[in-house]
Formats: sequence, structure tokens, C-alpha cells
Amino acid sequence: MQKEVVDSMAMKRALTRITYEIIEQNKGIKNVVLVGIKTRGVYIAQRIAAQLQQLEGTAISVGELDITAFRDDQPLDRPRVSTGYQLAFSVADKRVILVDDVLFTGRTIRAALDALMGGGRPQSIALAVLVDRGHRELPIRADFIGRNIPTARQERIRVAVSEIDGHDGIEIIN
Ligand code: 3GP
Ligand code: 5GP
Ligand code: MG
Repeated sequence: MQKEVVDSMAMKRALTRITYEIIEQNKGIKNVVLVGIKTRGVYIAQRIAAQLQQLEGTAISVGELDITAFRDDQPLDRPRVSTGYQLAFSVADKRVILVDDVLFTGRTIRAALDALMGGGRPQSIALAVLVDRGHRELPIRADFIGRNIPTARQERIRVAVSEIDGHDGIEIIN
């Protein structure tokens, strides 16, 4: 069964609210960079960046992170740092905002922190997610949350972004 819980307008408003919260918490966007976690986190990051740029009138860097090589369910004898440093810019002394579509166990974010650290010592790292669906297995939380959507463990959240799915929206599938 599928149930649309967030339509495209509501998704847009949630991302706009996150944008304002980022500006408020950072007192502007000086030194702020966004890093989206592939796949859909990248598109969410690009949307937030576009709004940040529009509101603040300055450019902001957006990077893309593939955390596959850093997952904790990879065999331990496999080299962890196989993809090297992935971003086109250094995160040293930056206020990094990691962006993902769904926060669930927190394991992806743990891996993303590992992947990021190859690029110097950021001033800070914060986390923005479109959906927090609960069920954390690590001491990780988001600083900016589009929607809290309580789920059963076996349920799935489907996040659609127009760039790859042809439309925007969030559905619960069970
Ligand atoms: P994403 O790469 O755009 O985030 O993990 C591959 C895709 O499957 C993800 O797309 C995610 O949206 C979707 N997905 C749905 N449920 C799950 C889940 O429970 N775990 C993971 N890792 N991905 C899920
Ligand atoms: P975590 O590592 O926190 O368990 O899961 C987060 C990552 O897995 C996110 O990048 C997200 O894409 C994916 N994920 C986990 N659960 C879901 C879900 O229910 N829906 C979607 N769309 N992605 C999920
Ligand atoms: Mg994701």
C-alpha cells in the first residue's frame, strides 16, 4: 500500500524552512558549504543551495559524496578509503552541512563523516535531512529536519525528486 504523506508544495515549503534555519543558525552563509549524499541527497542539497544563494546573494559550494566504500557492512579486510577524497573543494575550516533525503539508522551519516574527514578538518559539521523516520542505531541526530515521519521498521519511505523521478513528493510504502 502507498500513501502520499507530503506533496510537492509541502516538500518545497519544508526545504524553504530548512534554508531559513540554516541562514539563521549560521548568521548568514559565510564559510558554509553543502555536501549531498548520493543519490537523492545531492538533489536536495542543490535545491537548498539555490535558495540560499537567492536569499543571501552569494555563491555556495555544493559537493557530492558517495559513502559506499565507507559502509560498516563492508568486509573489514577491504580497504576503506578506495574512492579517495571526493569533493572538488576542501572542507578545511568550513561549516559543512551534510544533506540526505532520509535519516534512518544513522549508519549512512557515520560513513559520510568518515568520507568527509579525508578533506581536512572542518570547522563544524551539521546534518540536514528531508525526512527523519526514526529507528536510530547510533548516537546521531539531524540539526535541520524537513519532516519527522514516524515509521514502522519494515515500512519504506519513498522520496521522489523531479530531477530523477519526474515529480516531487514523499510516500510511505508498506
Ligand atoms: P537514494 O540513494 O536516493 O537515497 O539505497 C538506495 C535507494 O533505496 C536510496 O536512494 C533510498 O531512497 C532507497 N531506500 C528505500 N528504503 C531504503 C532502506 O531501508 N535502506 C536504504 N539504504 N535505502 C533505501
Ligand atoms: P540509515 O543509514 O540512516 O539507516 O539510512 C539512511 C540512508 O538510507 C539514506 O541515504 C536513505 O537514502 C536510505 N534509506 C533508509 N531508509 C530509507 C527509507 O525508508 N526511504 C528512503 N527513501 N531511503 C531510505
Ligand atoms: Mg539517501
